[in-house]
Amino acid sequence: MRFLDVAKVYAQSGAGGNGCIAFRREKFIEYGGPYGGDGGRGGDVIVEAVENLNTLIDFRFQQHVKAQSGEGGKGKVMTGANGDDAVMKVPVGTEIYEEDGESLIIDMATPGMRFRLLKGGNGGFGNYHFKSATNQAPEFALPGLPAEERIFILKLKLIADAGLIGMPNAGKSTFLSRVSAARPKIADYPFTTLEPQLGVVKIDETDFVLADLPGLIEGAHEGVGLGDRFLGHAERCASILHLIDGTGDAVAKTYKTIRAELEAYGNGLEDKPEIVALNKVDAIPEKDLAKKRAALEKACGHKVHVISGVAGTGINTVLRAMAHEINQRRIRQAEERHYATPARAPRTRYERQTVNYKAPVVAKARLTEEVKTPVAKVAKAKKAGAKEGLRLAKAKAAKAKLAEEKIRPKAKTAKSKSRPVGRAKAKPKALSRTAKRARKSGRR
Ligand SMILES: Nc1nc2c(ncn2[C@@H]2O[C@H](COP(=O)(O)OP(=O)(O)OP(=O)(O)O)[C@@H](O)[C@H]2O)c(=O)[nH]1
Ligand SMILES: [Mg+2]
Repeated sequence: MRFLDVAKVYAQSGAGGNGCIAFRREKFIEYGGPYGGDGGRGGDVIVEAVENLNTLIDFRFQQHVKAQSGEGGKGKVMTGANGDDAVMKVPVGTEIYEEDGESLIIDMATPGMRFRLLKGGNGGFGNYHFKSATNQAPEFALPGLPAEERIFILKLKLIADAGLIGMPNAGKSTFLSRVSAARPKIADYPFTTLEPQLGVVKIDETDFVLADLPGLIEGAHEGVGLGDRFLGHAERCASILHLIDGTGDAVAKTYKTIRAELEAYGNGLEDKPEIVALNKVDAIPEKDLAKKRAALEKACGHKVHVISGVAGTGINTVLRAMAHEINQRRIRQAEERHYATPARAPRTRYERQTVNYKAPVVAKARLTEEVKTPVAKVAKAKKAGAKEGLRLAKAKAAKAKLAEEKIRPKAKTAKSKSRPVGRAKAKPKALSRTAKRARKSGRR
């Protein structure tokens, strides 16, 4: 399927149905009165983010999206049927802009997200609606509200966790095909890749999506080569893997050219964590390797990985470095999500009353869990008959018990020191004023 990441759509919501003018005419019913129903509501234009799409190609063939209009009202006070909504299904990560292509309306960033772009017109009231004591036979009804009509620009920004960036022929597609199940086109001529390709990478416990982007050359921000419009797909990446062809002579210059393009593009791309890798190490003569690596490290100011997409050298180290960045971002995002959602206030009286009772009760035993675990280990070790394990676990249990006593000294000893025990040592109770007066006057 062809990849299309920008589309122009002409959308129109449904108009409201007209109100009806009708009068009741029935045998034995004199003065039947007005009897016209209201028009139905026109359909809305709704955009929905779906997961199983990754291109806007559908909107190349269907550029007009129109919702159904509402039906007119009918006699017998019958309301017209509502029009059906038109639902535009777009891939997750699509941004919807006004006709100018710059004012963002909505970013469809989460799967299943729905947003109403255009509202359908309301139906007009029928003449039954207007009957009153002073106007018992209204001969008018309202027309339905007109439809809304607008042009939208859809832009797809793929949601990948990491992006592959570099000059043409740097070996980006080879790298993607090596680390994922994706099969992009690979050839030794520039601009083999004409549109972004995605692949899912699995390393240790982390899965992430890697995007192979078309190559950049000097002046890409001015439209040279394929231009820099594909860099939009890297905007949402957690990290960038910058590949440099090690068989070339000026590796540092190549690095600087691409960095200049990223900076010219902007949109936060230049500040993304970047992992730099010198590719095609299998084809670099050994005597040149150290020199090239040092030159590149000097240019970028941090560590340079030495890899080969064909031979597989250093691939896992690079993937682990990328997975680290991605995991860091995922943790940050999860934290943000957690703290950004305020606790829901109880809405109903029932919720207000029950909220305290439903609070989780932490069993007392849980508080001493650390102390208990070694004991459980002792039992387990006993069962297994491992002598060494048993001795260690016993020592641990004893240590834990000691630690527990330290944390919570016995209540009895603490009490006995601070307060006298028994009646004899207790402080005499202070006398009340009446009792004092009675004692003075000699009464008991
Ligand atoms: N020796 C060697 N050749 C490589 C390596 N990686 C890629 N190549 C070769 O370099 C050429 C270009 O590889 P691609 O993967 O198509 O490069 P690309 O960066 O995707 O290029 P564009 O899509 O044109 O931007 C191919 O002939 C590959 O066989 C490598 O690690 N070692
Ligand atoms: Mg390629």
